[in-house]
Amino acid sequence: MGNSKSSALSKELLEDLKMNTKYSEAELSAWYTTFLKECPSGRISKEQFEGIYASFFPNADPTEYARHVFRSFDLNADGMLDFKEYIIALHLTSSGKTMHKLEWAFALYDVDGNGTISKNEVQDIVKAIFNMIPVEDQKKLPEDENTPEKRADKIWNFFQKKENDKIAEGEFIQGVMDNKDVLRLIQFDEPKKIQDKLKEKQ
Ligand SMILES: [Ca+2]
Repeated sequence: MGNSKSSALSKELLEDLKMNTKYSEAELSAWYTTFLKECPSGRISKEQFEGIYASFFPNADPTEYARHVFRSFDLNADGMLDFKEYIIALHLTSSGKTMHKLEWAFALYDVDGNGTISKNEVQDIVKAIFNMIPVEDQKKLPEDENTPEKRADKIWNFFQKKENDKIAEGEFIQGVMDNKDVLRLIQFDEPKKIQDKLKEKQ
């Protein structure tokens, strides 16, 4: 990554990010400066990332969810988020395009990264989402989705899958795009609030 003391983005990385995201050169340079201020090492560890989540959810247990989100952002799976991964994550999760968000959601649900989603994987993510919801709020959920098991079943049944079937990416994205109810069931909206807070800090 060139001179580690330099606070300028390398030309190569800049071109790469400009091509693959919606951000301009000016935006990317400004974010890079802020990123280095917050993370002088230029990388965010899994523990730091979990810490950020923990500070925003004092009444819940976001550790598991944060772990899944981190995995979905850590494209080269080295246990650290670098600036490129951070920007791509921002690009995907804050995109106005539902398509981008759903590509990310698929990566989140595909826990083992094998290109399909199993029922176990749906259950894992839904459980992690439930841990993020304070117990008081869980009580207000509709009867047929007020436990992780019920909510996972509801998602699975929507896709008309048998127990050991798998959901492919195209099928997942199309299904969720066509049905607002399933879109609501698969996601947890709070991460957007985290991003808003992070942006306020900038
Ligand atoms: Ca999988």
